[in-house]
Amino acid sequence: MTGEVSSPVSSESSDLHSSLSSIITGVESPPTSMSSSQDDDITPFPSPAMGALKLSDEALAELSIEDGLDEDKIVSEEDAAQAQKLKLEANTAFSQQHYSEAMELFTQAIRLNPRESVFFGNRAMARMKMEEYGGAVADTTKAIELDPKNVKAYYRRALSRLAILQPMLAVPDFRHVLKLDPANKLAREQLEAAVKLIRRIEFEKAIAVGDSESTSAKILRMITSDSVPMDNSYTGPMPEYDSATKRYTPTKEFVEGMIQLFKDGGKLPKRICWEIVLGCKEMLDRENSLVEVEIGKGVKCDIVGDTHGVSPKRRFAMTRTINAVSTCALQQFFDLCNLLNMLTPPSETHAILFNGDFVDRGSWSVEVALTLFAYKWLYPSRIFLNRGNHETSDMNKVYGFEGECKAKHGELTYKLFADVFTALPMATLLTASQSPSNLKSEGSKPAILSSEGKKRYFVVHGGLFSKDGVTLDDVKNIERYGKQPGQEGLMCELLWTDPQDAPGRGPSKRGVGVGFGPDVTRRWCEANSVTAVIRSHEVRAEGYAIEHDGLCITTFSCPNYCDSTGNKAAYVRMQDDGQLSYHQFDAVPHPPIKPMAYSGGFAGM
Ligand SMILES: [Mn+2]
Repeated sequence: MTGEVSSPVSSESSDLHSSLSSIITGVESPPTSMSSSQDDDITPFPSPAMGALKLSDEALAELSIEDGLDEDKIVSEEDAAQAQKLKLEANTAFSQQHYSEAMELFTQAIRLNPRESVFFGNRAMARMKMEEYGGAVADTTKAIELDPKNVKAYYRRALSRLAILQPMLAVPDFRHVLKLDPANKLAREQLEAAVKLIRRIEFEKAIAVGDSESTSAKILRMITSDSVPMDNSYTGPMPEYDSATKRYTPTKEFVEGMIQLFKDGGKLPKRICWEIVLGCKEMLDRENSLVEVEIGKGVKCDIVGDTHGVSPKRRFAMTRTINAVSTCALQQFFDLCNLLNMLTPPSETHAILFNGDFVDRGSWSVEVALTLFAYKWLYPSRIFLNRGNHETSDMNKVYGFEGECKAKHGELTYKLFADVFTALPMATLLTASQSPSNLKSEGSKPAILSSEGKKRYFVVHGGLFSKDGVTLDDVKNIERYGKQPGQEGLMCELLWTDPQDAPGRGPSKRGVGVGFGPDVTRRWCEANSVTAVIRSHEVRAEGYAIEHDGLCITTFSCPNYCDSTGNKAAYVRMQDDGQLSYHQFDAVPHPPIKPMAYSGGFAGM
């Protein structure tokens, strides 16, 4: 025994994990009572999961009002016929996975005939594919208003609410589906799973009270008191052991050997995992919630966006067979390895900033997280890690990391990760050490410079704030330890917001508090002497996008994120004078590999 004091996991809670994951990742089967003449559904709906926290009723109301929509329009027969034609075209686009095209066509159909419930219900489905769960809730709400018997609309609204972690609101919708369609087995199962999830969240809240010692402190105490023996059967790569301190230190050989071990389907002993996570934490403890880094002369820094990401199609396969799990989910880790190879390893002249969302959405999140944490442990002043909205307990509970981590290394290891996720900084300010060779910005106006005349970039996973006036010091002073981002406030906004094209602020399409417009970004950059905001969190077709007149740059590093888009991935490279360049890449094939042997735990991930 390794001294782990895991609480017994009841079969109910593991069932719950698998059934809930299957809700989030699963196939939507149409309610049984749908007649085929009313059929508007095209393909099964794999609901990818990434979400939001809260959408107020006012925000919802605002979302449902759209430009150019005249709800009192007199619909001529000709309009109605044309709208039907557009709907068919939209359905075809949807079935070919051209979701934004489908959405546009449904929108055109809605403008011609704003009183057809099915058009809103179908547009909601396209929105869900694009992770616009907030918009999907608004559309299904409208569909229900137009046709209170639209079973699919209730069903989709429930799934959207689950995807944005609102099981409480999903329950009445599932109940409604069952009222209209009592034989719907899937809706019944999902209702039960949602109810169980709510109970489990309440239970965990209740037992969390009074837990004064953090898991990292507890594990450190166990290690230093010799109660965590090494697994003697393990013969793989090891960090260096110091018998005086009874602790390990990382070496380059160890980290590289570990990556090869993972590629070969091997597994680290728990003790070594713990050393990596604790080692990383010790490095993070030296950093503020806003990490300030000067890019020294001759140094370049690569900014890498979301690294998690397994396509929904691959996720389908996961629920079918173990073999499919390993070959499909492995993509995630191979994409990371490919990326690391491309970037060239960190060195005295090369820094890398990983901008959050390391975990979830795959079965190799543990390996991805251990790799990045080991690098941080090894090269604390060359590797930087920002927290993403997936480095949070509520997301990990629903989107796979908690289950995966417990299956591979036990409950306590998961708790350690969850604890150390709260040590991750919220943002990083990268400042050029050299004066700019080029005074241009990425947009039309001259670059905004620091008071010393240098270019500098605010790198954060989500984006800017729901109000003006937030300073860099406000970010730096965030007390992050032990904290989850919650549903509002700076932490939540840094991890969750998205830019929008329209000026000002608006409800986010994904269902989070806000979208921030180009004027918001300009005011903030000027007030804080920041050259641009570099953020991730959203897929972009080219892997990166320069928006808000060059002041808001998105970089997303999961190639082919949802088979839907076939997007490229990219990272941004910053030179010592603040010059940026953009580097795109595609998904790589990976070799076939023997599945890792687990005693269950994968079926539902
Ligand atoms: Mn994200």
